Amino acid sequence: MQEYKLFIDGEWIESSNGETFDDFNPATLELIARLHKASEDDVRRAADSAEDAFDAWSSTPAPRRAKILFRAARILEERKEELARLMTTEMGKVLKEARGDVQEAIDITYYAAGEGRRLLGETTPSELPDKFCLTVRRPIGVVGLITPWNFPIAIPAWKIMPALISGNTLVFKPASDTPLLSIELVKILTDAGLPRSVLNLVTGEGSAVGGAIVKNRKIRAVSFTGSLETGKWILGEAARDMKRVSLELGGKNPIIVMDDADMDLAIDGVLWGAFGTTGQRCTAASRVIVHEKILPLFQKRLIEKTELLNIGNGLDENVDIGPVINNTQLQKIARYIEIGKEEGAKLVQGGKIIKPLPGYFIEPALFSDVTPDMRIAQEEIFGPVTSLISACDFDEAIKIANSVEYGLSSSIYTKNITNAFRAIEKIEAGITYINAPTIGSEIHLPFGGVKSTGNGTREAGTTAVEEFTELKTAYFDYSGKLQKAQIDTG
Ligand code: UN1
Repeated sequence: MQEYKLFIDGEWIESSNGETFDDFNPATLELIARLHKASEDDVRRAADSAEDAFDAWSSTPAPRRAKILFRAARILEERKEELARLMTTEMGKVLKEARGDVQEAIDITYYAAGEGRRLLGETTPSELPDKFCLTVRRPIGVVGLITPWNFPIAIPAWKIMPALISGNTLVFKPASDTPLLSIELVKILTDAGLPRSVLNLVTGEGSAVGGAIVKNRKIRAVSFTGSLETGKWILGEAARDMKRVSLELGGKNPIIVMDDADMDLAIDGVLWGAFGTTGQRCTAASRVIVHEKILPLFQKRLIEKTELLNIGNGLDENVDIGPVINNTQLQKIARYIEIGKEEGAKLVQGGKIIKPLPGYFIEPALFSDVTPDMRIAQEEIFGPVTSLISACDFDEAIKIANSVEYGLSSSIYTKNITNAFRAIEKIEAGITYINAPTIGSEIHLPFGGVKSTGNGTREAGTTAVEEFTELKTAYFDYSGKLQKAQIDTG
């Protein structure tokens, strides 16, 4: 069995306290790797190392930094299949989705590399003669990145690549359920020529290692994707020394299906949005708000199609739904299914833990007769559970869609162009899809949410470098005399 160490100051080293943790395949419960658990001291060394590397890396011209990213993107492409298989083995998502996850990492790496020849600032006229005004983007410094297990390479790449192209140096902590893809990503960047100490990797528990990152005063910004609870804690801690924070937290994403929708299209969208990645996406469609006129037929056909989904080991190309990540998640999902029943919702399909299989498998679950105030309609479950909620018209559907504390993704199925545009205006979410499910963002557009989903930042797209840069405003006065703004303006 493979053992993996921490990557600090350009060396793979053991954790200073010698502690390790184990990494399991959630489909078979086989032990696949042993990893080192970073101590507080290791995090400190990682931050010191990143600080030492900052001067040289931040003064390397961005197009030169980009060359390394272009090389990394090509290596990712060459290793796509192997990385996808490793991901399915470690995390459980089905192979075609694992390939998509790697592809998302490839896409953001090329995109961020392209930013090396942009990193645009602005120029604008001065109010005074012989004076020139502009802005430039500067890196923040040492940045801490804390990533979740549901996108084991895409989300690390969403953060690492824009942070690197912007000239920052990094302390990176991947989820303890899925460290292997992050280790491969670090190796790929090293193979691509990333200078020593620019990227430091510390593995271990969220609370201990993530906590040490958040509390380290040399780390000037933290980018975190994970739970609302942890996000709130990070924001509070970061306030102490005015760290910059970007948070990508939960979702309770609705699909609205209007009475004029293409029903087959909407059903396919719900199946993919709710049960893709076994429902373990921040963007998963965990509420399906259906116009009351079509609800009975919609429900019947959705049940029929849900029954056809194949559950099993994601390495089997015929499987649609892999296991969930670990036993804690499995029990949490099973508990929510009980809560739904206790609240009076009807479990019309699935929801049973699959016993003969060794891994963490649960049937995709469909609830009907759900009211918007029920816990299963309010709280993020992060599993293959979705709720059918009835709405009498468009306005009621929007009201229900907005009745949760989160606001990440959303969707409407309709042929009515007015309702489509109104949905974009009215749904409180960072993303709205028309006639497509709530999952499937593309990396060249901003990704993020409103309300408790985050703190207003956006990842990917043109906003990716905003997250990791400071704007510097510069004034050049070439008049040779003292000119006073607001006073000598004629
Ligand atoms: C997440 O679930 O945290 O749109 C990210 C999507 C993917 C990204 C999801 N491109 O579902």
